[in-house]
Amino acid sequence: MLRSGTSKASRRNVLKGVGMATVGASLGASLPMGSAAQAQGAPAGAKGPKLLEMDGKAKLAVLGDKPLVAETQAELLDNNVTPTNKLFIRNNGQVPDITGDPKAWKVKIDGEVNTPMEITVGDLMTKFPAVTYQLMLECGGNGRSFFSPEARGNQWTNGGAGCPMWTGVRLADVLKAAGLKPSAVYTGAYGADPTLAGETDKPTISRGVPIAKAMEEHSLIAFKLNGQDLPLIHGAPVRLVIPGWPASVSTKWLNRIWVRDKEHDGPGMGGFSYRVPKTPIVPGSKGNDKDMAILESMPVRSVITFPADGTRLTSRKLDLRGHAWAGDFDIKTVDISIDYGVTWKPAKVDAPANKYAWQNFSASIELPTTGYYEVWAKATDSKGVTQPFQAANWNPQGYGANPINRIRLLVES
Ligand SMILES: Nc1nc2c(c(=O)[nH]1)N[C@H]1C(S)=C(S)[C@@H](COP(=O)(O)O)O[C@H]1N2
Ligand SMILES: [Mo]
Repeated sequence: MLRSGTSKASRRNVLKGVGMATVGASLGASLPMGSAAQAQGAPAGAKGPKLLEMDGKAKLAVLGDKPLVAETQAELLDNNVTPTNKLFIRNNGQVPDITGDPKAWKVKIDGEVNTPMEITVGDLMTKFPAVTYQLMLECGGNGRSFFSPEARGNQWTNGGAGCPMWTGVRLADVLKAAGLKPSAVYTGAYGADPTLAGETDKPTISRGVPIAKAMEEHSLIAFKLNGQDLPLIHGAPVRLVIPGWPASVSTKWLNRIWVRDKEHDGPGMGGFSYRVPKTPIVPGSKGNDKDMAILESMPVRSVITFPADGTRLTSRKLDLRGHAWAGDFDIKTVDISIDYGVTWKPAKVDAPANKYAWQNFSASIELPTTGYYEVWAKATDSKGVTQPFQAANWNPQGYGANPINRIRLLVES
């Protein structure tokens, strides 16, 4: 049955659908139209999100405790290179207890290879050239909270993403050393994290990518984040970083790559997981798991990181900035509107530091009067695909929501 858009819940969700709110930690609460949390559809009186308390991490917004999931508030994404303390966290199970010499940690490479092997982190570091790139890590569910009706899963706004510096070896070099057989078509990666129930004999999540993606020069087995040893919470001693695709393929605590002769079928590869309908479905409906395709490249997205949503300005001159990215593709343009999408002006867009790094944008705007404004940002990728006004292509587990980004401002002088 098609739902009418006139229920109270749907009206609340119209605000949510357009991405009005970021998080309660912003100054939004001081604006007269209510808190950012309320604009997101939370009941009146609700406080902002719980903030993360963890050594080495900023006060990220906690979306879930078990497993731990925390996103980066838009204004904390302001740095050009995401600092380690501000990188979002997404666990599906528990954090493994890893002791001993990290260099002795082994990664098994088996399946469709000529020479199955177990390679230590020490050997990875000495036998293969190390490379450093600034690479996007973005959860497949980033933007999920903008779907209406609500889709299953962590209610990310735009902060299930970050773009730090990663150092590691190319996955391609390691796969070549093992020797890919002609039958090799897909990877299946495993990590050491116990399931939520504490089981260590079955994988928490095990995803993979077609061999062509694994062989790209930016697909890494990483051991450093921003020049330091990878922290445990982000996958120490080694993890995959496969940029541009849902970060669920960037396996943390990596201990095995099983090279497959068919599409990998580990937990997280079937049903509605990381898959989107081939044919658009009615929002809120059950969907058909036989008519789904794996989500590969992440969609185009922009996030205004300065000023924060809800800022009170004391001048009509606004210098704004943010980042935009588009999975496997580059950003062509970012356009800014201060009149609800009636007119748009191009922002300045910088080149990426390297392929798969986000692109900074900035704009100087003279707001015509004092008072209330919304500033909207809309990115367009190199294929000409742009962000929709509302989250589109609803799917049961809520992937790919990338509506135009919006902040609210009050100009007071
Ligand atoms: N072993 C393992 N790897 C994993 C996960 C996990 O639960 N276990 N979560 C994945 C998901 S869904 C995401 S979004 C990213 C998050 O990486 P981060 O916590 O370092 O930000 O790790 C991916 N790699
Ligand atoms: Mo994720």
